[in-house]
Amino acid sequence: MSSNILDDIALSLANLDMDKALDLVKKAVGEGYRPIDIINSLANGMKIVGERYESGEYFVADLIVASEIFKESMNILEPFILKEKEYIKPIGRVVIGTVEGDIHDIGKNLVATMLRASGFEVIDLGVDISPQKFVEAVKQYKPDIVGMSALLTSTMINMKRVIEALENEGLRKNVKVIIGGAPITEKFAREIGADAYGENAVVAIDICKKLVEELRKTNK
Ligand code: B1M
Repeated sequence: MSSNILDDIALSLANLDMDKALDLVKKAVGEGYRPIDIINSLANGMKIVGERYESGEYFVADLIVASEIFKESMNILEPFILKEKEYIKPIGRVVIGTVEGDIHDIGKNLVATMLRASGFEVIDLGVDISPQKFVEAVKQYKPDIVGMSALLTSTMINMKRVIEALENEGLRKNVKVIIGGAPITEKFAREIGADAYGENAVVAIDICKKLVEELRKTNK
C-alpha cells in the first residue's frame, strides 16, 4: 500500500483493478478530497497504462479496461463536480468533439464536464467527427467556441481540416477555436490557426472563459 489514497487510486487504475479503484474513489470523496485531485490521480494512472501499452506489457483490451475504470470513476465524481454549478444564464456555448478517425473521448468528456460545471452550455458531438459535422454543428448551434480533441498523432491534422472547413464556409470569424489532447502542443495550435491550446481540462476552462470575453469585446 502506498502512502496516500490519491497514489493508491492511480496505482489501482494502472493495475486495472476496477473494484479497488472505485472503492478508493468513493472513499476519497467521502473523506472530502476535491474531485479535481481525484481526477488527476486517475489521469496519472492512465499515463502508466499508456506506458505499459507502449512497452508491450499491456494490450488494447487492457486500455479498454482502464477506460472503463476511468469512466465509472467519473460517474461517481460528476455529481460532485456539477453540484457547484450555480448560475442562471450560461456564460457561453461550446461545441466540442473528438476529430475524425479518433475515438478517444475520456479527455474530451472531462473537458465537457468541467465546462458545464463552470457554467458553459456544451454540445458534445462525440467521437470521430468529420469537418463537415463540425461545420453543420456550428451552423445549427452558433457556438462561441469550437473545441476539438485528438489523441493520435495521425488524427491531429484533422483539426486543421476543421478550421479550413470553417473558413471555407465563412464561419471561422464567428467562433474561437480551442484544441487539446496528449500529442497537441501550443506550437501546433498556432500553426493550424487555432486560437488556443488547452494542456489540461482545468487550463482549458480558464482559456474558454477568456476566449468568450474576447469574443464579446470584438462583437461590441
Ligand atoms: Co489509445 N492510444 N489507441 N486507446 N490510448 C494512446 C493515445 C497512445 C498514446 C498509447 C501509447 O501508445 N502509449 C497511442 C497513440 C500513439 C500515437 O498516436 N502516437 C494509442 C493508440 C496507438 C491507440 C490505437 C491505435 C490502438 C490500436 O487499436 N492498436 C487505438 C486507436 C483507436 C482510434 O482512436 N481510432 C486506440 C484505442 C484506445 C482505446 C479505445 C482502447 C482507449 C480509449 C477509450 C476511450 O477514450 N473511450 C485508449 C486509451 C485509454 C489510451 C490511453 C492509454 C489513455 C488516453 C486517456 O484517456 N487518457 C493513451 C495513452 C496516453 O494518452 N498517454 C492512448 C486520460 C485522459 C484524461 O487524458 O485524453 O490526454 P487525455 O486528456 C487530457 C488532456 O490531453 C486535455 O485534457 C485532458 C484532461 O486533463 N485534453 C484537452 C484532451 N482533450 C482536450 C480538449 C481541449 C482541451 C484539453 O479543448 C477542446
